Formats: sequence, structure tokens, C-alpha cells
Amino acid sequence: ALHLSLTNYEGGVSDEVSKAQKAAISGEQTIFSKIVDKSIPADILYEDDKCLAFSDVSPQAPVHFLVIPKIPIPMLSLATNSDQMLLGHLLLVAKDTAEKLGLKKGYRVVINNGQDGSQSVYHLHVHVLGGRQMGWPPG
Ligand code: TR5
Repeated sequence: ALHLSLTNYEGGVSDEVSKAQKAAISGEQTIFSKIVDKSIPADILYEDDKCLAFSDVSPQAPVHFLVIPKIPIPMLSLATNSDQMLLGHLLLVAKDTAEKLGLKKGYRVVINNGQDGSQSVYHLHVHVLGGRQMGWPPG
């Protein structure tokens, strides 16, 4: 099993960032695998045989949902050429679900990868945020 050991090198970081810094890739199931197998509940917005879209439990915008593959790819940097169709599918589901939720004025699509990316759950996920003006650059 893969193991990433992450250290907190800086004081005063946000909750989300400190969670990400403590996160590790392990052989254990993530919370998102439990959402996929329905052993824990989620507000599911879309589902097919390859992926799932559900509301983020801690929304950072009026609309904030995640699109995840059903297979547990831990992070984008571990995706391979054989994941090409699946990765494209996640983006198309992201835009179809954004449209379904009425995000006519646009939205932000984000993948946090690894420690510097503030990834906290090591099951690849695409964030979609909308319903307010986003800032740039992100923090
Ligand atoms: O920081 P990264 O990019 O890894 O994003 C992980 C996201 O998962 C965060 O936006 C969290 O708010 C979200 N999250 C975490 C949990 C969770 C969730 N979204 C829906 N349902 C969740 N459950 C049941 N449990 C979580 N721990």
C-alpha cells in the first residue's frame, strides 16, 4: 500500500489545510468509498456505473458538489493513461450537473492534489463551486 507521510511545516494554517497536511494515503477505505457503497449517506445529485456526484458536506459556495469515480484513484497524480475516458467523463458529469443545478453564470472546477494542493480525502474528486463570484488567485 502507498503511504505518504505529511508534516505540518507552518503554524496558523486553516482547518482544511491542516487536515490535508495530516491526511495520508493508506490501504484503508476512504469516506468516499463508503459513500460509493452506500454504507454512509450523501446528498447524491447524479449517479451512473462509473461515477457519483454529491453535495459537499462543508460547502464553500452556495452550490458546492463533488464528482468522484467509483473506483478509488487516490489522487490525480496517480491517474494513468488507462483512466483517460474516466477523467473526461468526470468533467462532463461536472458540467451537466452544474447545468442541472442552474449555474448559468458560471462556476469553478477544482481538483486539489496532494499536500500543497490541500487535498484531504485521498479518493480523487472534482470540486464544482458556484452561485457566487469566485476570486482569483485561490488561497
Ligand atoms: O480538500 P479536498 O480537495 O480533499 O476535499 C475534500 C472535500 O470533501 C472537502 O470539501 C470536504 O468538505 C468534503 N467532505 C468531507 C467529508 C464529506 C465531504 N463531502 C460530503 N460528505 C462527507 N462525509 C460524509 N464525510 C466527510 N469526512
